[in-house]
Amino acid sequence: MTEAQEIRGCLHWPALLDEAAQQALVADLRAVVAAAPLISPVTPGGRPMSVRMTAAGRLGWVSDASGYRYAARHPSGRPWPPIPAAVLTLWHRLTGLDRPPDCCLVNFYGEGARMGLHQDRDEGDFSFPVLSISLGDDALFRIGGPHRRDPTSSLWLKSGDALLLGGPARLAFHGIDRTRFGSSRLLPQGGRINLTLRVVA
Ligand code: MD6
Ligand code: FE
Repeated sequence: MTEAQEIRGCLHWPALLDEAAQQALVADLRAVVAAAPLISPVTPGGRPMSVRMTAAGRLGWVSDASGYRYAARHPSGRPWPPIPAAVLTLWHRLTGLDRPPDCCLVNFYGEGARMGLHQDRDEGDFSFPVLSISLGDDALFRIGGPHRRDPTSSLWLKSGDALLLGGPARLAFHGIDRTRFGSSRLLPQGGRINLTLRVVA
């Protein structure tokens, strides 16, 4: 396994997944998206998000006019598809936990998509970490501290990278300032996929 680097209390594994493992994950995710099509969410305030989303697992994270929450079903009414086995293997390996995640959120960044600075705090137990896996285009990730005004650091997340937010960094503010659309050839049409795995509790 490549060595993890620490940044503001997070662990970053650059190039954890080789090209073949990335391609295999993309194939798994095509099946997830076929069962649970990408959604263009709106914030509770009614603003459209530029990132498109879906999920796998027992629960999916959804955002609409009634708020942010975890839901047992895709808006189509169907349950979310199972989390791909290779993704679960990465979760157990990098977190060291026996417990599986409840949710694998799938974020898709097309040209110009970004994600504002936020905390992941819709889960019931912040003692469990959040694991993120990046595929496709490079993305400029910004991470600060538990208060929005805390100083931040930036790093480029590349295809095959993993990032673990746990311990004191679990509630750090973070976001994606921009991506370099078309920087990766993993997805033939360009774009970036980010998976975040969480225990919802
Ligand atoms: C992204 N990531 O990389 C957005 N959340 O597209 C997140 O929002 C995130 O990378 C929790 C833990 C790790 C993350
Ligand atoms: Fe997040």
